[in-house]
Amino acid sequence: MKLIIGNKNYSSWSLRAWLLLASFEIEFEEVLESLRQAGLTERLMQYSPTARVPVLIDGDVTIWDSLAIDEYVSEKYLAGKGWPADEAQRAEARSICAEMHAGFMALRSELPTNCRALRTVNPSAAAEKDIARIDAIWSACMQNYKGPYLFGEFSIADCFYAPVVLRFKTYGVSLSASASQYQTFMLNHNALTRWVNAGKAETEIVPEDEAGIDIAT
Ligand SMILES: N[C@@H](CCC(=O)N[C@@H](CS)C(=O)NCC(=O)O)C(=O)O
Repeated sequence: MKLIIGNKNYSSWSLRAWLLLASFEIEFEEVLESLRQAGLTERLMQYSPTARVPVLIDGDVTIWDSLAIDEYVSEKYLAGKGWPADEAQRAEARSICAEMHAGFMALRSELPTNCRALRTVNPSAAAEKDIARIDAIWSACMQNYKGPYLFGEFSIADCFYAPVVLRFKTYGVSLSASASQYQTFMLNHNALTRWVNAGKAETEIVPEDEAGIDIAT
């Protein structure tokens, strides 16, 4: 099984698929395609007509969307354990993943994933609203399911919010106590740490994904 991903420093959508496979120690080959513009569409179209990553290729099956990939992996390799066991929690987990999949546009564009950077930005009102909503989601989950992951045990919901855990660190976003507790826990998660360290080791710069002003260290 092969997972096509973008640069680990920048590719938040790739992380959602990679983190599920890596956390559950499912064997896969990783193929990293640079997200630098030169020939990008043509390069990515080798794998999927959408010219986007991630793409999972499992024998004859090709899946070209992070949520579809996680659903497939959960069904085929985890006997459904990618989602919470409880039906109501599963529905809630799917709802917050759908919210992340289809929304938070201001946050995405103003605070792009950039693992190795430490920056300041001035979020717009729309981005502040996105941040507050994510804080509320994490806090409610921590309160209702008592951590350490959003639904107690690791699930696809954590894969979907992991890129935001990283963005909030890059841009020093202040969070409520319980949201911050979740963020700190995830920043020490074994597979996520491996992704971040690999991202930090990359040297390629994708100018479109650089935002904010460096914090002097
Ligand atoms: N709906 C897709 C979106 C994936 C996506 O936008 N990926 C970005 C990289 S993080 C990409 O491939 N960009 C290439 C481009 O914009 O040309 C998913 O969830 O997998």
